[in-house]
Amino acid sequence: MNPTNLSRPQTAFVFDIITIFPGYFSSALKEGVLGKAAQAGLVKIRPVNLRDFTTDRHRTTDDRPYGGGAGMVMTPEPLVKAVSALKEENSKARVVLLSPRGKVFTHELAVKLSRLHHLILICGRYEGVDERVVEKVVDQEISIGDYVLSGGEPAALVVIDAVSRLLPGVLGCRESADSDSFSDGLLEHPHYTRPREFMGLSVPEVLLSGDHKRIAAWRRRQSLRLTLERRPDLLEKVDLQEEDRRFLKEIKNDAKAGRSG
Ligand code: JDK
Repeated sequence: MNPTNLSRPQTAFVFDIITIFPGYFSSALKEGVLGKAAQAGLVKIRPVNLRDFTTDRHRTTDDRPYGGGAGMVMTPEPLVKAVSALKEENSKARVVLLSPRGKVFTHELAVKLSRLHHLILICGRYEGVDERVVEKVVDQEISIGDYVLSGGEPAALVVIDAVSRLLPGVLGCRESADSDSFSDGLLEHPHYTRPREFMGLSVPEVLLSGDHKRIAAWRRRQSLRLTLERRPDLLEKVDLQEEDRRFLKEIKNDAKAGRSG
């Protein structure tokens, strides 16, 4: 029934999400691998309504920027109160602000975060949060990439998803995290399933051969070819076998000679 029962940790990884849109997370976190992990008690994902930490009649969370300019800024008081309340449960929780100016989120950063036990994710809106929040309570600022979102919530979901699937027991044994793209630094080979022929396209013959050595070699070469074509930057960081280098040289020579495939 549960193949990972024996290695199940006693305490769940906790993600607290400070947001003015707690409802944003409800459907996403019920579905798929993350929903199952939550149900199994491996992760606890808790949206926290920032407005619960306001004290004024209108439950205000934003105000106009000092110095003028367009847009509003998240007011510091409710944010700091929310963090303090959550830190009372675990003073060691890591406080992360999602922000376009943060450190860019990568697989490597996901692995580092997955070694912790408790993240408090602050989701801003408008133009972002008052800088004093960053100075007083934020441990780390994270960006999920060089594009501008309208708030931190989708970025928080991305971080929660990527970190959760690295936790023991979250993925089934069949889909273990270390055979993922990026864990070996290359893009993945193409995948095929039934039917054997679809809209005039056949599954590559080698995948039907049952010859596991040939299949592994084909997949490796497809990975190398795709990575060279689409993400040559990744090849600089990855450590390649002699065989891999030989194959890449071959492709590059073929390209020079104007040969395809
Ligand atoms: C948190 C509010 C929206 C919009 C100003 C920034 C350069 C000036 C904030 N990876 C990633 N992308 N976007 C976010 C993110 C956006 C957020 C918040 C995270 C809170 N917003 C927003 C515009 C600006 N603008 C880019 C030009 C700042 C995370």
